[in-house]
Amino acid sequence: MSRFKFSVGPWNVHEGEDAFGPAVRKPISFESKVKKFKEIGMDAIQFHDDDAVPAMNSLTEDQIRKEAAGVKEMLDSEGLSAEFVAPRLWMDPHTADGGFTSNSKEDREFAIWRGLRSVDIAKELGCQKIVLWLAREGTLCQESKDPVTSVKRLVEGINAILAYDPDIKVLIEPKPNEPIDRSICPTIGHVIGLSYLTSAPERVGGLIESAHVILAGLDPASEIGYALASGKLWGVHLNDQNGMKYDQDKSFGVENLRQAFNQVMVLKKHNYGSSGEYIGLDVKAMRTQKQEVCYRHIQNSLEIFKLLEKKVDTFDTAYRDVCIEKRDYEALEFYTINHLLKG
Ligand code: 3MF
Ligand code: MG
Repeated sequence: MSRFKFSVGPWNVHEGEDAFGPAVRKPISFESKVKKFKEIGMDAIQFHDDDAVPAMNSLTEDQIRKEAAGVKEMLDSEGLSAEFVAPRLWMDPHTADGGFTSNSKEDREFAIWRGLRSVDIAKELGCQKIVLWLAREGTLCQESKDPVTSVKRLVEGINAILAYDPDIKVLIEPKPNEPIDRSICPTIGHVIGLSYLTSAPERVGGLIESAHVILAGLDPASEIGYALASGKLWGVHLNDQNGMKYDQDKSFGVENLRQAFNQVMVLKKHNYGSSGEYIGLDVKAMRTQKQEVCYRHIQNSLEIFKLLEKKVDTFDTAYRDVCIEKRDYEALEFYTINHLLKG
């Protein structure tokens, strides 16, 4: 039995459209996704602001809160929690040039408005975490945004969210590129540095996604370790990624099992989850997947995570220590691979 709690977002079951082709599966209602997530073994749902309250731009603040309260009832009836709310700051025409770092004052104000509404929604859903995936906070044209001003604007936006509610925590989800090229917060090191520029560093931390780390050419377990050592790992998006190319969001462990094993190892060994943090999945089904098997990637990711937990439990740490003592890392590497290959 795993000691972890698990979560996914409704966007993890999607219709299969990509930059080069249209949808290939039928849409599934939010309610039926939530039911199925529960059946699969999830404990919580991750939300974008408009996953909880669709078309929120045209609603009043009261209406937004009321709609969110309705979603909370639905979660309660399924026995599920809400993990976080993330303002979707990349779809709206107001965010063409980014949100908090847009060159337009009106658009920066829009981003902050969505940030504050995300706090309102989070409160209604009974969670304290706001996730900022800073999709367009950067640029494709370096001369278009002053890099110092951009950092200051981002801090201003985060400060506005922190000031709005004293209990809310902000988790930045770093990603080096896609959809923009030059991100302001490409890695967890940047996130942690930025947290100390804000008005409440103790309420600003990170959410690490395996694929985003691989896209930066780094190692997920090392990045997770850095955030854990800093006391700032408040969420994860486990998945996999075949090298430094477009964002693939593959099922956890399917591309690099050893790398996945080491993520589970560091999370387990250093008590990730002991303050209620979730093992979040951010996985995408292959476009080839048919309608009736469009949840398979979530089931597989959960199963692979649990199998790797067993591998962590049965990893011979005494033998590891002997290898370390003798400085025979070839032996340790062979033992690790052999351990993973054994049934
Ligand atoms: C993009 C992502 C995002 C975020 C999500 C919640 C659509 O690469 O990983 O998924 O995880 O917006 O922060
Ligand atoms: Mg993610």
